[in-house]
Amino acid sequence: MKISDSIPHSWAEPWKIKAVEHISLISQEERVEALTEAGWNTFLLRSQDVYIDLLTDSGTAAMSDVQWAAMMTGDEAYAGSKDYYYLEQTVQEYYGFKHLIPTHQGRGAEHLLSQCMIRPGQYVPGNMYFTTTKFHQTYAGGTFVDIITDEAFDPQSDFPFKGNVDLAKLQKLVDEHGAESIAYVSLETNVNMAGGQPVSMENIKALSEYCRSKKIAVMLDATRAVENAYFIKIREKGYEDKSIPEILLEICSYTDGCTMSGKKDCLVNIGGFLAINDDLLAEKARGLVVCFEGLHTYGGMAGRDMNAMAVGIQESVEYDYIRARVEQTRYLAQRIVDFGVPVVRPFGGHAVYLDIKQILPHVPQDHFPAQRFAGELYLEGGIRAMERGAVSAGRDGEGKNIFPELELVRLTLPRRVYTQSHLDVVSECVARVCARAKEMRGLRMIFEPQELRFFQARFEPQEG
Ligand code: PM9
Repeated sequence: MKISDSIPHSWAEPWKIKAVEHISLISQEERVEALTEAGWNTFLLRSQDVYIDLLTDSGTAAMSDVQWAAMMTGDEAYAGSKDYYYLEQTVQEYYGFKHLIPTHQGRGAEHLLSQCMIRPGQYVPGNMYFTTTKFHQTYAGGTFVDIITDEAFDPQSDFPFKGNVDLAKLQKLVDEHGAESIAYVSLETNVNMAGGQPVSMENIKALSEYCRSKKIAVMLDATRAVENAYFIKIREKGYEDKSIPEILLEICSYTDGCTMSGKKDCLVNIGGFLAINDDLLAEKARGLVVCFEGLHTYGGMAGRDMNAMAVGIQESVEYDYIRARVEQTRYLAQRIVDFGVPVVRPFGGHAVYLDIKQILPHVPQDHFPAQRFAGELYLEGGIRAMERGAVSAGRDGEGKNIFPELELVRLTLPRRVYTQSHLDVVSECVARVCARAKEMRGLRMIFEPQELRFFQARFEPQEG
């Protein structure tokens, strides 16, 4: 063997830094004070008190110079902005849907879709709940039914497509209640609450064939569909040589429309859309968007935001970008695993999910172990993460706490924001918190908002 054969071929982020934003770590005493003031809820921390912010990948991306240039050329006309037409054309080209209804962010689109398509009493089957999505389905009078594959509930299963729909679960629901009782199937790509886990093309295709045979619409949550497309390319036979845009278009072709939180894949800080093929549905949604969001040619976004989003969509499907994005997540996950910390497997697309049931087995779920761990991570090193367990799951229709199978802390990677050194610091912090896990106790909820409680709930340590 030649020495040169043993030299690795590393690759690096396909961008360099042009503007920087200062961050600093406040003292341990200040962090204790900040977390106490925030009621042990990382959503209630001030970002100035956070050192490395892995709360979310939503609206936290660094825009490119081309996107910033697009901001400067935004057309701020109230009606018929050129940027609306540019975004419409871009969505048609990359996602393949005919009609575009812009919204201020993803939940705006979820609201429109739920109000247009759900009749009270109908079921909305989906591959695992997402907080805001389920809220809007319930608010419209629907009942969410989880039809995700069982593998999704096992954090240690290495099944490559844990986002898949279990068609037998869907069939059972349809057989029991009839196709007319199903509002639509809500299909999420790269399922967030399961750990950023993809759906296979084979599964999407089979779902589509079944639903079309029953005249049930499939509505995509395309928030992280590009990340899903990358996983299909690297994991699914027959897709190795297809481009990301080809795979993305194929995913969408099996569905009838999508909601989009543009704050994720589309690489912008605000914005979203509903995109659909059906003319009548589009007319209905346009009727509602003017009541809740804004005129149908801006729907809550400024012209410059639509322009930057169109550029962001084009950048998001570049292979070098999406590879760096997902592989950065893998880097962090591997570093954490190397310290012996259990995480959800296989590693997800946008975040690393710590398996808190294994890390804090002695803390009962009604003492909110993941919420506690997220707080401890902040105390340890100013790292902000998000609870994705019993607090996020909320309560059922009878008001009882839902205790989900997965009790997780999510370390979410903003796009194009942090370097490998930041991730090294994060992994070491996680390991240090885990080293004192045995002494850790849970939390008591002392304030609980009625809806989406994880955003604003407040807690106190069990030990007082
Ligand atoms: N996701 C996230 O951090 C933003 C805050 S909610 C905890 O993961 C999916 C799959 C999402 C999502 C937001 C939305 C809503 C819909 N679907 O936040 O309204 O992950 O733009 O999108 C968040 P908006």
